Amino acid sequence: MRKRLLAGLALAGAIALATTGCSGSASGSTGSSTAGGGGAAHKVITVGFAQTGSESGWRAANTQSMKDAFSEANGFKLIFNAADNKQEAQIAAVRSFINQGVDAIVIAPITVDGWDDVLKEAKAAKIPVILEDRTINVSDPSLYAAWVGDDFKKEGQTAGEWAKKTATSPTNMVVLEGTTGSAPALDRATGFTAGSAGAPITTLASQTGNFTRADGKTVMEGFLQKYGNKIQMLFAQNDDMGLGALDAITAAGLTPGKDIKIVTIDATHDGLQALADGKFNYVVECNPLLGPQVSDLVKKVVAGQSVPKSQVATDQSFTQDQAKTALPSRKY
Ligand code: GYE
Repeated sequence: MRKRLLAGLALAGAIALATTGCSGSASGSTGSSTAGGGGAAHKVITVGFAQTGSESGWRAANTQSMKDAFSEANGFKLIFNAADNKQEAQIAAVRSFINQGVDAIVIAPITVDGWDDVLKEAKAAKIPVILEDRTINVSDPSLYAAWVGDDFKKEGQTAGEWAKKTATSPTNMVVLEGTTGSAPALDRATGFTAGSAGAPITTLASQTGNFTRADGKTVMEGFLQKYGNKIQMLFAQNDDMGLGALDAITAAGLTPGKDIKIVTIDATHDGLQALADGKFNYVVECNPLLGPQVSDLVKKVVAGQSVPKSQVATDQSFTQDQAKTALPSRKY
Protein backbone atom coordinates (compact mmCIF):
# COMPACT_ATOMS: atom_id res chain seq x y z
CA MET A 1 0.00 0.00 0.00
CA ARG A 2 2.54 2.51 1.22
CA LYS A 3 4.87 1.59 -1.59
CA ARG A 4 2.15 2.30 -4.12
CA LEU A 5 1.39 5.65 -2.60
CA LEU A 6 5.08 6.50 -2.71
CA ALA A 7 5.26 5.40 -6.31
CA GLY A 8 2.34 7.68 -7.10
CA LEU A 9 4.10 10.56 -5.45
CA ALA A 10 7.24 9.72 -7.37
CA LEU A 11 5.37 9.87 -10.64
CA ALA A 12 3.86 13.23 -9.74
CA GLY A 13 7.34 14.43 -8.79
CA ALA A 14 8.82 13.21 -12.04
CA ILE A 15 6.15 15.00 -14.04
CA ALA A 16 6.65 18.19 -12.04
CA LEU A 17 10.38 17.99 -12.65
CA ALA A 18 9.92 17.30 -16.33
CA THR A 19 7.69 20.33 -16.73
CA THR A 20 10.13 22.57 -14.87
CA GLY A 21 12.98 21.26 -16.98
CA CYS A 22 14.94 19.57 -14.18
CA SER A 23 15.48 16.45 -16.22
CA GLY A 24 18.57 15.35 -14.26
CA SER A 25 16.45 13.42 -11.82
CA ALA A 26 13.47 12.61 -13.96
CA SER A 27 13.43 9.07 -12.66
CA GLY A 28 13.70 10.23 -9.05
CA SER A 29 11.31 9.25 -6.32
CA THR A 30 10.06 12.02 -4.08
CA GLY A 31 8.31 9.92 -1.51
CA SER A 32 11.08 8.58 0.64
CA SER A 33 12.27 11.41 2.76
CA THR A 34 10.55 14.32 4.30
CA ALA A 35 11.58 17.82 3.36
CA GLY A 36 14.45 19.18 5.40
CA GLY A 37 13.78 21.28 8.51
CA GLY A 38 10.43 21.71 10.23
CA GLY A 39 11.30 19.08 12.81
CA ALA A 40 9.72 16.26 10.79
CA ALA A 41 11.38 12.87 11.16
CA HIS A 42 13.41 11.73 8.16
CA LYS A 43 12.50 8.39 6.70
CA VAL A 44 15.33 5.90 6.35
CA ILE A 45 16.39 5.58 2.71
CA THR A 46 16.81 1.96 1.63
CA VAL A 47 19.55 1.59 -0.98
CA GLY A 48 20.59 -1.51 -2.89
CA PHE A 49 24.24 -1.32 -3.94
CA ALA A 50 25.40 -3.72 -6.65
CA GLN A 51 29.20 -3.77 -6.32
CA THR A 52 31.41 -5.49 -8.94
CA GLY A 53 33.14 -7.89 -6.56
CA SER A 54 36.31 -7.75 -4.48
CA GLU A 55 38.99 -7.96 -7.15
CA SER A 56 41.43 -5.31 -5.98
CA GLY A 57 42.69 -2.96 -3.28
CA TRP A 58 40.90 -0.16 -5.11
CA ARG A 59 37.65 -2.10 -4.82
CA ALA A 60 38.14 -2.74 -1.10
CA ALA A 61 38.62 1.01 -0.53
CA ASN A 62 35.58 1.83 -2.67
CA THR A 63 33.38 -0.66 -0.80
CA GLN A 64 34.49 0.73 2.56
CA SER A 65 33.85 4.29 1.43
CA MET A 66 30.34 3.32 0.28
CA LYS A 67 29.54 1.43 3.51
CA ASP A 68 30.74 4.36 5.61
CA ALA A 69 28.68 6.86 3.62
CA PHE A 70 25.51 4.73 3.50
CA SER A 71 25.50 4.15 7.26
CA GLU A 72 22.45 4.05 9.52
CA ALA A 73 23.76 7.16 11.24
CA ASN A 74 23.54 8.94 7.89
CA GLY A 75 19.92 7.85 7.44
CA PHE A 76 20.38 4.83 5.18
CA LYS A 77 19.67 1.13 5.18
CA LEU A 78 22.21 -0.41 2.82
CA ILE A 79 21.63 -3.72 1.06
CA PHE A 80 25.07 -4.68 -0.25
CA ASN A 81 25.80 -7.20 -2.98
CA ALA A 82 29.16 -8.08 -4.54
CA ALA A 83 28.80 -9.98 -7.82
CA ASP A 84 32.24 -11.62 -8.11
CA ASN A 85 32.71 -9.74 -11.40
CA LYS A 86 29.99 -11.73 -13.12
CA GLN A 87 27.63 -9.53 -15.09
CA GLU A 88 24.66 -11.97 -14.81
CA ALA A 89 25.06 -12.06 -11.03
CA GLN A 90 25.14 -8.28 -10.90
CA ILE A 91 22.01 -7.96 -13.03
CA ALA A 92 20.30 -10.55 -10.81
CA ALA A 93 21.22 -8.46 -7.76
CA VAL A 94 19.68 -5.35 -9.33
CA ARG A 95 16.49 -7.33 -10.11
CA SER A 96 16.32 -8.47 -6.52
CA PHE A 97 16.64 -4.84 -5.34
CA ILE A 98 13.73 -3.94 -7.63
CA ASN A 99 11.65 -6.80 -6.18
CA GLN A 100 12.45 -5.64 -2.66
CA GLY A 101 11.14 -2.18 -3.53
CA VAL A 102 14.23 -0.26 -2.43
CA ASP A 103 14.18 3.55 -2.60
CA ALA A 104 17.24 3.77 -4.85
CA ILE A 105 19.73 1.49 -6.58
CA VAL A 106 23.44 2.18 -6.93
CA ILE A 107 25.47 0.16 -9.44
CA ALA A 108 29.21 -0.07 -10.08
CA PRO A 109 28.66 -1.71 -13.48
CA ILE A 110 31.10 -4.52 -14.26
CA THR A 111 30.87 -4.10 -18.03
CA VAL A 112 29.67 -1.28 -20.27
CA ASP A 113 27.07 -3.29 -22.23
CA GLY A 114 23.94 -5.22 -21.34
CA TRP A 115 22.12 -2.79 -19.05
CA ASP A 116 19.09 -1.65 -21.03
CA ASP A 117 16.57 -4.29 -19.92
CA VAL A 118 17.15 -4.19 -16.18
CA LEU A 119 17.36 -0.38 -16.13
CA LYS A 120 14.02 -0.23 -17.92
CA GLU A 121 12.62 -2.53 -15.23
CA ALA A 122 13.91 -0.18 -12.53
CA LYS A 123 12.41 2.77 -14.33
CA ALA A 124 9.05 1.02 -14.64
CA ALA A 125 9.18 0.38 -10.88
CA LYS A 126 9.99 4.10 -10.34
CA ILE A 127 13.25 3.28 -8.60
CA PRO A 128 16.04 5.73 -9.44
CA VAL A 129 19.42 4.32 -10.42
CA ILE A 130 22.72 6.05 -9.67
CA LEU A 131 25.94 4.77 -11.24
CA GLU A 132 29.22 4.96 -9.39
CA ASP A 133 32.76 4.25 -10.61
CA ARG A 134 32.25 2.70 -14.08
CA THR A 135 30.24 4.04 -16.98
CA ILE A 136 27.85 2.17 -19.31
CA ASN A 137 26.59 2.25 -22.89
CA VAL A 138 22.87 2.72 -22.75
CA SER A 139 20.21 3.44 -25.37
CA ASP A 140 18.54 6.14 -23.29
CA PRO A 141 20.55 8.18 -20.75
CA SER A 142 17.39 8.91 -18.75
CA LEU A 143 17.53 5.26 -17.62
CA TYR A 144 19.89 6.43 -14.87
CA ALA A 145 19.77 9.60 -12.82
CA ALA A 146 23.48 10.33 -12.42
CA TRP A 147 27.02 8.95 -12.53
CA VAL A 148 30.01 9.74 -10.32
CA GLY A 149 33.48 8.35 -10.98
CA ASP A 150 36.97 8.94 -12.35
CA ASP A 151 38.20 9.85 -15.83
CA PHE A 152 39.68 6.53 -16.99
CA LYS A 153 40.70 7.83 -20.38
CA LYS A 154 42.69 10.63 -18.82
CA GLU A 155 44.34 8.13 -16.45
CA GLY A 156 45.41 6.01 -19.43
CA GLN A 157 46.60 9.09 -21.25
CA THR A 158 48.76 10.16 -18.29
CA ALA A 159 50.28 6.65 -18.15
CA GLY A 160 50.88 6.79 -21.93
CA GLU A 161 52.57 10.18 -21.71
CA TRP A 162 54.93 8.81 -19.06
CA ALA A 163 55.67 5.79 -21.30
CA LYS A 164 56.45 8.09 -24.20
CA LYS A 165 58.82 10.19 -22.10
CA THR A 166 60.50 7.04 -20.75
CA ALA A 167 60.90 5.23 -24.10
CA THR A 168 63.78 7.29 -25.46
CA SER A 169 64.87 4.32 -27.62
CA PRO A 170 62.88 1.41 -29.15
CA THR A 171 61.03 -0.31 -26.30
CA ASN A 172 59.12 -3.59 -26.09
CA MET A 173 56.04 -3.42 -23.88
CA VAL A 174 53.49 -5.86 -22.50
CA VAL A 175 50.05 -4.88 -21.19
CA LEU A 176 47.93 -6.36 -18.42
CA GLU A 177 44.36 -5.33 -19.17
CA GLY A 178 41.50 -5.05 -16.71
CA THR A 179 38.18 -6.88 -16.87
CA THR A 180 37.22 -7.38 -20.52
CA GLY A 181 34.44 -5.04 -21.60
CA SER A 182 34.71 -2.83 -18.49
CA ALA A 183 34.84 0.94 -18.87
CA PRO A 184 38.26 1.32 -17.18
CA ALA A 185 39.84 -1.39 -19.37
CA LEU A 186 38.46 0.15 -22.56
CA ASP A 187 39.10 3.79 -21.68
CA ARG A 188 42.55 3.31 -20.17
CA ALA A 189 43.63 1.48 -23.34
CA THR A 190 42.31 4.30 -25.55
CA GLY A 191 43.91 6.93 -23.35
CA PHE A 192 47.27 5.14 -23.26
CA THR A 193 47.35 4.86 -27.04
CA ALA A 194 46.67 8.59 -27.38
CA GLY A 195 49.21 9.56 -24.71
CA SER A 196 52.01 7.42 -26.13
CA ALA A 197 51.33 8.18 -29.81
CA GLY A 198 54.55 8.56 -31.78
CA ALA A 199 56.71 6.81 -29.15
CA PRO A 200 59.01 3.99 -30.33
CA ILE A 201 57.04 1.43 -28.33
CA THR A 202 56.16 -2.04 -29.66
CA THR A 203 53.39 -3.91 -27.85
CA LEU A 204 54.54 -7.55 -27.72
CA ALA A 205 51.38 -8.80 -25.99
CA SER A 206 48.25 -7.47 -24.31
CA GLN A 207 45.98 -9.72 -22.27
CA THR A 208 43.44 -9.47 -19.48
CA GLY A 209 44.50 -10.09 -15.90
CA ASN A 210 40.95 -9.32 -14.65
CA PHE A 211 42.21 -6.57 -12.33
CA THR A 212 43.48 -9.22 -9.85
CA ARG A 213 46.91 -9.99 -8.41
CA ALA A 214 46.58 -13.72 -9.08
CA ASP A 215 45.82 -13.28 -12.77
CA GLY A 216 48.39 -10.49 -13.12
CA LYS A 217 51.00 -12.96 -11.92
CA THR A 218 49.85 -15.84 -14.13
CA VAL A 219 49.57 -13.76 -17.28
CA MET A 220 52.95 -12.10 -16.66
CA GLU A 221 54.51 -15.57 -16.23
CA GLY A 222 53.17 -16.45 -19.67
CA PHE A 223 54.55 -13.23 -21.18
CA LEU A 224 57.97 -13.92 -19.64
CA GLN A 225 58.02 -17.50 -20.88
CA LYS A 226 57.28 -16.31 -24.39
CA TYR A 227 59.35 -13.13 -24.60
CA GLY A 228 61.88 -13.44 -21.74
CA ASN A 229 64.19 -10.47 -21.35
CA LYS A 230 62.87 -8.84 -24.52
CA ILE A 231 60.25 -7.22 -22.29
CA GLN A 232 61.35 -3.71 -21.23
CA MET A 233 58.10 -2.10 -20.13
CA LEU A 234 54.85 -3.16 -18.48
CA PHE A 235 51.62 -1.21 -18.47
CA ALA A 236 49.33 -2.75 -15.84
CA GLN A 237 45.86 -1.23 -15.95
CA ASN A 238 45.66 -1.44 -12.16
CA ASP A 239 48.05 -1.74 -9.21
CA ASP A 240 47.00 -5.25 -8.23
CA MET A 241 47.91 -6.81 -11.58
CA GLY A 242 51.24 -4.95 -11.44
CA LEU A 243 51.84 -6.27 -7.92
CA GLY A 244 51.10 -9.83 -9.06
CA ALA A 245 53.47 -9.35 -12.00
CA LEU A 246 56.29 -8.36 -9.62
CA ASP A 247 56.41 -11.95 -8.32
CA ALA A 248 56.63 -13.34 -11.85
CA ILE A 249 59.36 -10.86 -12.84
CA THR A 250 61.47 -11.57 -9.75
CA ALA A 251 61.02 -15.34 -10.20
CA ALA A 252 62.31 -14.95 -13.78
CA GLY A 253 65.51 -13.43 -12.39
CA LEU A 254 64.74 -9.90 -13.58
CA THR A 255 64.61 -6.73 -11.51
CA PRO A 256 61.26 -4.88 -11.61
CA GLY A 257 61.64 -1.13 -11.99
CA LYS A 258 65.04 -1.58 -13.71
CA ASP A 259 65.01 -4.40 -16.28
CA ILE A 260 61.29 -3.85 -16.79
CA LYS A 261 59.91 -0.35 -16.27
CA ILE A 262 56.41 -0.50 -14.80
CA VAL A 263 53.50 1.94 -14.91
CA THR A 264 50.20 1.19 -13.16
CA ILE A 265 46.92 2.91 -12.33
CA ASP A 266 45.03 3.27 -8.98
CA ALA A 267 47.64 4.48 -6.45
CA THR A 268 46.44 2.29 -3.60
CA HIS A 269 48.67 2.07 -0.55
CA ASP A 270 50.29 -1.16 -1.78
CA GLY A 271 50.85 0.33 -5.23
CA LEU A 272 52.51 3.44 -3.82
CA GLN A 273 54.64 1.26 -1.53
CA ALA A 274 55.94 -0.69 -4.56
CA LEU A 275 56.64 2.67 -6.23
CA ALA A 276 58.48 4.04 -3.19
CA ASP A 277 60.48 0.78 -3.08
CA GLY A 278 61.59 1.32 -6.69
CA LYS A 279 59.69 -1.69 -8.08
CA PHE A 280 57.16 0.41 -9.97
CA ASN A 281 58.28 3.50 -11.92
CA TYR A 282 55.12 5.58 -12.18
CA VAL A 283 51.60 5.32 -10.78
CA VAL A 284 48.49 7.22 -11.87
CA GLU A 285 45.81 7.77 -9.27
CA CYS A 286 42.17 6.69 -9.48
CA ASN A 287 40.24 7.93 -6.47
CA PRO A 288 38.01 5.21 -4.93
CA LEU A 289 36.58 7.33 -2.10
CA LEU A 290 33.32 8.08 -3.88
CA GLY A 291 30.89 7.19 -1.06
CA PRO A 292 30.16 10.73 0.20
CA GLN A 293 29.40 12.01 -3.30
CA VAL A 294 27.24 9.01 -4.16
CA SER A 295 25.22 9.18 -0.93
CA ASP A 296 24.68 12.91 -1.45
CA LEU A 297 23.39 12.19 -4.96
CA VAL A 298 21.06 9.48 -3.69
CA LYS A 299 19.58 11.79 -1.04
CA LYS A 300 18.94 14.50 -3.60
CA VAL A 301 17.51 12.19 -6.26
CA VAL A 302 15.20 10.48 -3.76
CA ALA A 303 14.05 13.93 -2.58
CA GLY A 304 13.23 14.83 -6.18
CA GLN A 305 15.95 17.45 -6.51
CA SER A 306 17.84 17.88 -9.74
CA VAL A 307 21.44 16.68 -9.80
CA PRO A 308 24.31 16.93 -12.29
CA LYS A 309 24.24 14.02 -14.71
CA SER A 310 27.94 13.30 -14.22
CA GLN A 311 30.57 14.19 -11.65
CA VAL A 312 34.25 13.39 -12.15
CA ALA A 313 36.72 12.96 -9.28
CA THR A 314 40.15 14.56 -9.62
CA ASP A 315 43.19 12.30 -9.83
CA GLN A 316 46.93 12.96 -9.61
CA SER A 317 49.97 10.85 -10.48
CA PHE A 318 53.12 9.84 -8.62
CA THR A 319 56.84 9.41 -9.23
CA GLN A 320 58.92 7.27 -6.86
CA ASP A 321 59.91 10.31 -4.78
CA GLN A 322 56.37 11.63 -4.65
CA ALA A 323 55.17 8.22 -3.44
CA LYS A 324 57.60 8.35 -0.51
CA THR A 325 56.17 11.72 0.52
CA ALA A 326 52.52 10.69 0.03
CA LEU A 327 52.61 7.26 1.71
CA PRO A 328 52.48 8.21 5.40
CA SER A 329 49.16 10.01 5.02
CA ARG A 330 47.67 7.76 2.33
CA LYS A 331 44.11 6.79 3.31
CA TYR A 332 43.69 3.72 1.08
O1 GYE B 1 41.04 0.56 -11.28
C1 GYE B 1 40.47 -1.56 -10.40
C2 GYE B 1 39.16 -2.06 -9.96
O2 GYE B 1 36.62 0.43 -11.89
C3 GYE B 1 38.22 2.10 -11.50
O3 GYE B 1 38.25 -1.51 -10.88
C4 GYE B 1 37.75 0.76 -11.16
C5 GYE B 1 38.79 -0.32 -11.36
C6 GYE B 1 40.08 -0.14 -10.61
O4 GYE B 1 39.06 -3.31 -9.68
O5 GYE B 1 41.47 -1.77 -9.46
